[in-house]
Amino acid sequence: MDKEVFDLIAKEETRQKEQLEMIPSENYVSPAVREATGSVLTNKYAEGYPQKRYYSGNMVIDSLETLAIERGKKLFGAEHINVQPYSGSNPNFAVYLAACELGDTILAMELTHGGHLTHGSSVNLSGKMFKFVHYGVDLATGLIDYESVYRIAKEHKPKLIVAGGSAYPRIIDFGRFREIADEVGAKLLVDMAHFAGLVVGKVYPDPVVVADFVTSSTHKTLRGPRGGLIICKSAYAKDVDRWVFPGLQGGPLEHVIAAKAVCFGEAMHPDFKSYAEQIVRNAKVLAETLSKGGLKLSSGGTDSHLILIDFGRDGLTGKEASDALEKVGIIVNKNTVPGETRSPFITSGIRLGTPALTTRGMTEKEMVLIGNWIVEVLAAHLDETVLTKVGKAVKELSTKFMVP
Ligand code: DSN
Repeated sequence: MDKEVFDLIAKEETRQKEQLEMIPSENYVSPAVREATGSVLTNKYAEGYPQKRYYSGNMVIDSLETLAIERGKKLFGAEHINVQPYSGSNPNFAVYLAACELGDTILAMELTHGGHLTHGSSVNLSGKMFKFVHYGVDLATGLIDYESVYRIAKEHKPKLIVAGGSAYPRIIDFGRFREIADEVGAKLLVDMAHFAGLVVGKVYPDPVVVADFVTSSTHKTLRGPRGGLIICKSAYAKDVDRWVFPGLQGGPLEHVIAAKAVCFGEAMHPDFKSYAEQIVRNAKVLAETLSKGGLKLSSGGTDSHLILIDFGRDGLTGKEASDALEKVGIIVNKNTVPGETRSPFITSGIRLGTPALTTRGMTEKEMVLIGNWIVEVLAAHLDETVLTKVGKAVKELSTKFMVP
């Protein structure tokens, strides 16, 4: 009925089929997740929680949200889960408000070292509401410097410590974070947005057992609808729930909550474990191929789904690199790197990953091909002959693999 919008959606569908989606926070959801998201549930208001709603007519909605909650608890081994957050950002605010008073000190990873905007960046509301202090990685190794985390925690005595982020390729030692939090009397939040699917697939350590709070988005490696969730120990359940609603949000997106229930159901299937294992295998092969091609990877490689290429302060900019790759149909994002000297619009690195390509069925063989194309394009990013040749190869490969 709306040809303008329909045509644009069709164009985007074609783009997603013809290009190689390598932004590590993106994925392809199943038709079932999409159907739930586009269902009649979008018509209903349901402020409150199951059996405690402010509006009538929520009998079915209550059953759906309860189903999502029960599946989520089972999937993550959670004492309590809130499935209402609209995105991956609001859960962090709900936890900060449940665990701290305004102005309290919170310790989190520095954004340019792999943290997240909502972990106290000065341009984000989190950085204005609380006194954030930051830890980072050791610039020589690219690995989290746990000794310095401990030193900063002892000095600043934060109320809350945040582990996790959006550009750290390695496994995080949640046990060490727990020890540090206990030693300084802080609570521990793990933001597992990036690696939630890897946790479920048991290829990344499980933060739920050690952390007081775990937040996540649902659309990254977890491969669900665009949204968020909060897991916490029962003791914090009431505070978390009241900060999600009425504290931060209005009516929950019940169509998205239904899609989260579908996603949790899919993630319980044995296939999901194979998918998670393949994501990591693919990322390791891709990282090796890029390294062999002479590119410097932050921390030297990856243990997860993501890779951060660091071109250095005098090298190619992240913008030049991501623009050249986009021209050939390889979609990555420019990203700041530890010790960054350029602006976030230019940057000295690119971030890429394997979840979406793994969902399409690509394996190690394709990662070697793609890794070599990336090396070739980055070495000749202004050479139209190279860009045309690689662009053709990308399209040929991409259209061979199904998009769900
Ligand atoms: N925008 C997300 C990412 O790409 O990692 C983080 O919120």
